[in-house]
Amino acid sequence: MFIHWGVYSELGAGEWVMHNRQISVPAYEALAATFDPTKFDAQAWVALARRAGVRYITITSRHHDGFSMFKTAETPYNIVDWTPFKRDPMAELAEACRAAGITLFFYYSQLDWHHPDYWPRGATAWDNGRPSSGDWSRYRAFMNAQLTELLTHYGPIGGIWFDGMWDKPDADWQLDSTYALIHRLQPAALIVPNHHQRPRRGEDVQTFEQDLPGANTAGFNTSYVSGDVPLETSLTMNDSWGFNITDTSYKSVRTIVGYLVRAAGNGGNLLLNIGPRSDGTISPAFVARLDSIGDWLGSHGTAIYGTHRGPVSPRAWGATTARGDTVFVHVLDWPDPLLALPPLGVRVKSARLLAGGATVPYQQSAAGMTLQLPPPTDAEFDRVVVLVTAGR
Ligand code: FHN
Repeated sequence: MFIHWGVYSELGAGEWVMHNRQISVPAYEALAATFDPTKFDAQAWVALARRAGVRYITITSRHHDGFSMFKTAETPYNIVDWTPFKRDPMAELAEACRAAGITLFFYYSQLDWHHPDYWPRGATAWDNGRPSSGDWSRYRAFMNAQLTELLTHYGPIGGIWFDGMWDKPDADWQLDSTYALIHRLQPAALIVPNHHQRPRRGEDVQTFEQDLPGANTAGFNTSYVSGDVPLETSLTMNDSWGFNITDTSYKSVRTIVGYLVRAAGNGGNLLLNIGPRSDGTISPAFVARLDSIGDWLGSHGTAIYGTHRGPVSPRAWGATTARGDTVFVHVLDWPDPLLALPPLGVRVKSARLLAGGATVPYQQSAAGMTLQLPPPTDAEFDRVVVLVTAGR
């Protein structure tokens, strides 16, 4: 579960509202001083995540607005020192996640629309009241000091999800030393860079924004897919990351399950976003979808969790996943009774439907195999056929 939550949630117009409405630093600072999510309940958020079958949460500890959603000694511009709320939601979430066995990642924006030392400015700059000068090395030191806080104050975390380097990709980011710092502080923490480029040394995951691994319909991603690191697809449930009161383009549960299945079939995880409201509550549109996905995973999760990409690469009809000698054929969109698969490279010993366990008639030859499927129904988004194979 991806969570975009911050001062911007107050305006209900997405996390880019400061930029999109050209809000000045003093005006945004005044807005930040009113942020008071009195209904925030970390345990309720984590309970929802658990119901949804979520295994890890990635939350915005600091987005491009530069406001720190955690207690930091590096700037007073943080939720504990700047707002009436005075609590550290990252600490509360870290504790709730630990109790629930969910891994917590911190999203951290390298781009900053507020910090005076984010200089020279990048592609998203506008005249927002900051001085036209700054000390880039001081900004790097600031980021490293904040990352040190995130990696030492919240117990073991899953890792850091970086975003915003694309604002000035050619700047002297000195990523090697930042990555070394993170890996020194928490060797098991993963570095997930959303820079939309090929993975570099020290990076542990390749993440794709609004697209399956290797796809680029959204215009953000590289088509290169790493064979060396785990993959991830981040996805909005509507068209916004931060809370957006006018965005009602919610994806159906069927569509979201399709993304989850195709991400798994590509060997990746799905990082599915919610944008909570500024009072700390989560709107019913998100809750209902997460609950439905949790129900679906309750009956189909065995074909997703702990699997890797299957022997047949994703197709228009669906995808395959595999674990041990078992192959899961996920039929998402196929109208006909017979589905033909290319050669799997192994002998199939049995074929059954995951839902209900009915035998699926099949024929296997050197040219591939055919499965005889039950008719598609509206209720079953993914007709999963479980193939037990003789192994390789
Ligand atoms: O600009 C951000 C955006 O607000 C959001 O955080 C997404 C999440 O993947 N990443 C950036 C755009 O690449």
